[in-house]
Amino acid sequence: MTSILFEIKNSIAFITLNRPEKYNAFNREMALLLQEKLDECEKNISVRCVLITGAGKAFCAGQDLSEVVDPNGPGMEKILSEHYNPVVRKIRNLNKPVLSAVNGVAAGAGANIALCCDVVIASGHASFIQAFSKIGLIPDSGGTYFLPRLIGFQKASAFMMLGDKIPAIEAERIGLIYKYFPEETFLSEAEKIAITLSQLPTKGLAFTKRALNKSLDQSLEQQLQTEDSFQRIASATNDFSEGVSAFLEKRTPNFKGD
Ligand code: LHQ
Repeated sequence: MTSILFEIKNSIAFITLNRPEKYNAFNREMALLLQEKLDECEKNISVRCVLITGAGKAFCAGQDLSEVVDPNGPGMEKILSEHYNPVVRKIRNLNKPVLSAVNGVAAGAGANIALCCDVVIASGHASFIQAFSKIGLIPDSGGTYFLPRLIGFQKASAFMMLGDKIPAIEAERIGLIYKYFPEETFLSEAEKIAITLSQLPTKGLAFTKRALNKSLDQSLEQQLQTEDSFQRIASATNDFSEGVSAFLEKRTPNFKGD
């Protein structure tokens, strides 16, 4: 059984973390395969949105802790540098929107990988846990970077130290995620959002993402310059011409992602 399921349908790449009996905890194979699939999404021009979800009850329980104590395992020194850090970089640098559809519990690196995506939605029975403190680790996979920026320093600090379980409804309320949906409608809502993202001007979204990445540590002056240079590129795309024509002709635009 492969630890990552991958399917491209109607310009959407569906990536499913697939170790359900381990709550989709990451082992080396799954982390490397995920990187491979993210690369494929970047290269394949037919892909205009990536959706990441988990098989079974959980989204992802973070690192497979049995691998950490396995003498034949990758060893601590490789886990961040070869597994999680490249995954977070690939998601943030992918020139296409990445939607995480958090179907169940997301813990440790599993939570922080979900939270670094461009749009994060969760099912009503999902939850987010900064599980690291409970086993003597520090939050990784970008958690110490994104969480204080998403929900403020105090809440980030307390969640990281206490390792609270944050239910999806609370995650939406405090701005940790975009939206939660009741379990019955979660899948259809996730697909609807993925379809919308896949039909928007892909290059415009890619530059929006790059500008947001830069906003996390640039001054206003630098950010205004970034917007200026990216807007010139966006305004030279076919999708911009199509968007303006469609508006003036009072019709639905047909964006092709170029
Ligand atoms: C698991 C796991 C798991 C293996 C559930 N591993 N089997 C970076 C640097 C280097 C090293 C370490 O890691 C990292 C990054 C990290 O991600 S550190 C954080 C690692 N993750 C955790 O500490 C979370 C551990 N899991 C849990 O706390 C719970 O399982 C959660 C809260 C996720 C779910 O709780 P429950 O709903 O009560 O489910 P459960 O505990 O019964 O788990 C279900 C099954 O999944 C169970 O297997 P079993 O055969 O007994 O049914 C668990 O053993 C397995 N599982 N997480 N991380």
